[in-house]
Amino acid sequence: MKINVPVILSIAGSDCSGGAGIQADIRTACALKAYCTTAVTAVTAQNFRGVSAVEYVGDRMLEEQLKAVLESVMPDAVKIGMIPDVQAARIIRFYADKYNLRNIVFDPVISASAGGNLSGSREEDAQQIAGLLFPVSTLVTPNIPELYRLSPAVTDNPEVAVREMFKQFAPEAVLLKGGHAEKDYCEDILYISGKSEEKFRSDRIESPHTHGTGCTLSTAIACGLAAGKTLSQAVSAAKTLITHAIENGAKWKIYPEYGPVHPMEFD
Ligand code: PXL
Repeated sequence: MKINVPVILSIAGSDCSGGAGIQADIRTACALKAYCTTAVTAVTAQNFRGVSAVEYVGDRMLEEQLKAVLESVMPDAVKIGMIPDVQAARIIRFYADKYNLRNIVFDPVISASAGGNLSGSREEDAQQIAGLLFPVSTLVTPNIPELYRLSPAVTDNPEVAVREMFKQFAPEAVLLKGGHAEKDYCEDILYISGKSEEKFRSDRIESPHTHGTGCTLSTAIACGLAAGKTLSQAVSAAKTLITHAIENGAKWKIYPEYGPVHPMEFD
């Protein structure tokens, strides 16, 4: 008997330390029993001390990967992570349109949690990338610094920044991640088309093992959508997963200081 397995496509950077990027995406998809195809956007050299080198794979290689994957298997959902430059965003947008890709979850990565700039190093790049990819995204998952970088509004009010993002770039929904806020809980807010909002709160877990948090969360949401969950259900399940994954990261004896989250072995 054949099993119907949800398929996701991860378009993201490689993290050689194994904690974030495409490596985290594949691990998360496996934990959630989904199949993960990939298109690598960039290769990074990094460890728990920081990022030492980043190289875009190049337009032709990005395009060939997307072509090869999409000609053979249609994903039920797509996770987009690190975008090295505007041309990479143009290529991804072209294939999103051509194949009518749906359930796109875009984690607009700006810097590595280990330190080091990963994408959109110029302010206008971030805006252009948002202009290309947000309109085809079902969900965009910025944290507060990423929100301010990407929103066309010049403001220090997150509500205003989100509203302007909807107005200008029209993503279907925005999940504003509150992990960086200085509160004793961690609250993420899901805004759907600027109309409704839903809050997802969890206890704050103090841990140095948070490498790959954003990648793991966005991939878990993509896996939920691929399996037929609603946006709200997918975010809720992914939030539970990431909370356990941060807690469980401390159990992995891999890196002494700053380690990856551990998304397996929980239900
Ligand atoms: O978590 C953000 C992220 C995304 N993509 C790659 C990364 C990181 C953080 O380290 O290395 C490739």
